[in-house]
Amino acid sequence: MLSGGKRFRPALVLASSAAVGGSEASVLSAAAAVEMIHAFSLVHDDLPSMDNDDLRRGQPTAHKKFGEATAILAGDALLILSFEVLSRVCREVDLSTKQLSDLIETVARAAGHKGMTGGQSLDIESEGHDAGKDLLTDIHRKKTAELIMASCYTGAKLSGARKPQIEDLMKYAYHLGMAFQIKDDILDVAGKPEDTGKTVLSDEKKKKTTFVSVFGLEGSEKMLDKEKLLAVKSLRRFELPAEPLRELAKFVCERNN
Ligand code: GRG
Repeated sequence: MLSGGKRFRPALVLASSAAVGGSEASVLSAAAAVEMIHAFSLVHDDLPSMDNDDLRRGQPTAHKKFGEATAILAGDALLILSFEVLSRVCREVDLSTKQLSDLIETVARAAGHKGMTGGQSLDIESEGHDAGKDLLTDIHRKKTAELIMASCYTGAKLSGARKPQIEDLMKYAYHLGMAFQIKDDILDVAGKPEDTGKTVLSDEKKKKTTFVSVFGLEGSEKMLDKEKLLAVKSLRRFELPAEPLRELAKFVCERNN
C-alpha cells in the first residue's frame, strides 16, 4: 500500500466524486479501500504460482522480501480490510440501505469471478495459446477495467450521482480501463525498467497474448488513442468539474510507468 504506485484508482474515486459535485474529503476512505483491493491483487499476481515476478515498483516483490506465506496473508488481509473500510464509509453517508448494499455488491463483483479474479483465471489459462482479440478483450475488461469502473462508480455514487451520470461514467471508465491495459502492454515491450520498476518483456517470456502481440506496437498505439477518445467523449455531458477525469485519461496515454 505504501510502497509507491500511481494511486490511479483512488484518483478516479476522487475525480468521479468531483465530477458530480462531491467533495474529496467525503470519499477519501473509499478511495483507500479501492487501492487496498488493487494492492492485494498485485501482491497475489506476483506470486510464484501466478506471474512469478521478482520486481514490483522497483523493489523486490512481497513474496521475495517477506516469504510466500506472508505475501499470501498480507494480500488476504488487504482484501478483507478494504471491505471493512468500505462498510464503515457506507454507514457514514446519506444513502439508502439499498444504495449502500448496491455499492458494496458492485465493488465485490469487480473483484470477484465476474471481474478481476475471473480475468486472472482466464489470463493464466490462456498462457502459451493464441488468445485472439475477443478473449484478450474479455480478459482485460475483467482483470483491469472492472476495478477501474468500480472506482468511478464508488466516487460518483457516494457523492449522490444520478443514473444518467453513472451511465456516462461507466462508459468513460470502461474505455479508460481498456486504454490503461493497452498502455500496460506497450510499456512491457517499449518501457524502460528504471521507469516501470518491473522486469521488461515479462509478458513475452510467459508467452502471454497481449495487445502488442496481436496488433503490434503501432496498432496498439492507435487502439490506445481510440479508447482515450471514446473515454473523453463519454464525458461530454459533464462540464468543468469533470476536468480531472479528462486529465486522468491523458495521463493514461502519456505515462511511462
Ligand atoms: C481481487 C479476489 C481478487 C483476486 C485477484 C491476482 C489477481 C486475482 C488478479 C490480478 C489482477 C491484476 C494484477 C491486474 C493487472 C492490472 C494492472 C494493469 C495493474 C497495474 O496497475 P498500476 O500500473 O500499478 O496502477 P501501480 O504500481 O501504479 O499501483
